[in-house]
Parts: sequence; structure tokens; C-alpha cells
Amino acid sequence: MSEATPPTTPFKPALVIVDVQEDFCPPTGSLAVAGGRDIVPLINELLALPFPVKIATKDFHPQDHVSFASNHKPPNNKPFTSSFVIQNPLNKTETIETELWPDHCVIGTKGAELLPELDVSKVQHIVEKGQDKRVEMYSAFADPFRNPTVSKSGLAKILHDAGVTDVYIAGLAADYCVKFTAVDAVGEGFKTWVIEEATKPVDPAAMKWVWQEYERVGVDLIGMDHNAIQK
Ligand code: VGL
Ligand code: ZN
Repeated sequence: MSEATPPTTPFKPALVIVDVQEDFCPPTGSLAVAGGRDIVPLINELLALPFPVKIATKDFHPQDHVSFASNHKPPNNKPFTSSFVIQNPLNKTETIETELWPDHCVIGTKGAELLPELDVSKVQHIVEKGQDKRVEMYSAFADPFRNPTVSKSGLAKILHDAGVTDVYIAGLAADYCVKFTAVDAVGEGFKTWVIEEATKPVDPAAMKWVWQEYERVGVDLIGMDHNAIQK
């Protein structure tokens, strides 16, 4: 008689590389994150691992995007410091205050391109986000409006259709698109991991709030060795 096989917990990990684009990196990026280019060797190491699903995302904005300071009137149009209240275009009672940025990742420009040294040959899907000029979209899943959501990237469908259980996230920027993508991945029901060394923040001082949020929602931080990191 054969032994009963013990039940196995399904495990299908996806690697999601967030916004490793020219505009988020020195030397020429309009919204360059310090050290942004330096994480590419680590990300290429991750891309060489046998994740069954590998995805890269791109921030991808039209020139008239609401998050560009240049599209707003003085004096409240200073990149990095001004903010703007956006109404949900589908439900004007829902509003969100959002920071304004230099023009970045404009569709069709060099700034929107993935870094040439990133090993995109390993990636099955490139997911673009932020094309709707009316809404900010840090998360690679959807804009921040929930009543209803205005723009979805298709990332959730790709991951669910593939039967993914766990999402591993790296890329730029640690305190914006990586963070919002990780929080939304938990909301989509995935066990979510951020590979801390393979990210860089716009504002290092903001990371303590990011780590608090990860603690609250259940995102785990790990090193390249997959060991847990405590903050
Ligand atoms: C991002 C600011 C504006 C990011 C995108 O990828 O983190 N940050 N748009
Ligand atoms: Zn953006």
C-alpha cells in the first residue's frame, strides 16, 4: 500500500521589478533616486533565479499628467514640495492629496525606458501604469481611488491567472511605487515580500513610515539571501 502523500501548500512565486527606468536613475533622470542604477546587478541576480513568473513595470505618463508640477499654476507647483488635491473623476466626493513631481517617464521619451543594463530578456510581461492623466498611480496594480478604482494596469489579472501565491518586489522607488505595489499585493491576497537591498528610496528618512506600514499590513522585508529583515 502506498503512503498517503502529505498535503502541500501551493507555492508559486512571482518576481515584480518596479519602475527601473531612466528617469528614476542618475545620471540623467529627471526624478533620479540616489543609487537607483546601483541595484541593477542585484535585480539581474534575482531575474536569473527560477521564478516561474517575472514581470517588469513601467511608470508611463502622458505629458499632461496630473502629477507633473509643470501642469499646475504657481505658487503651488513646486516639484517635490507642492501637493494637489485630485478628485476621483468617477466620484467627485472622493479626493486624494498627491505630491507633484518633475515631468518624468513621459510616453515615447528616453526617460520612460527601462535601463538598458536590466536583463529584460528574463521577463515575460512588461506592465505599464499611469497612462490616465487624471489620476496618480504609484501602485503597479491600480490608482489609489477605491470608490471606484479608475485605472487598473492588468497586473492583478496576470498574477491571479498564473496561480501566483507569493509576490517578491524590488525596484524604484522604495517609498513610492514599491511601497504602494507591495501594499496592494497584500490586498490582492498575495503573500508579499520586498527585497530590501534591491530597492532605493526618494527620501531615506521616509522609510521608517514605510516599514511601519509594512508591519501593519503584513508585508515582509527580506534580504537577497531570503532571510527576514527586522526594522
Ligand atoms: C514614482 C514618483 C512618481 C515611483 C512614480 O516609481 O516610485 N515616484 N511616479
Ligand atoms: Zn509617476
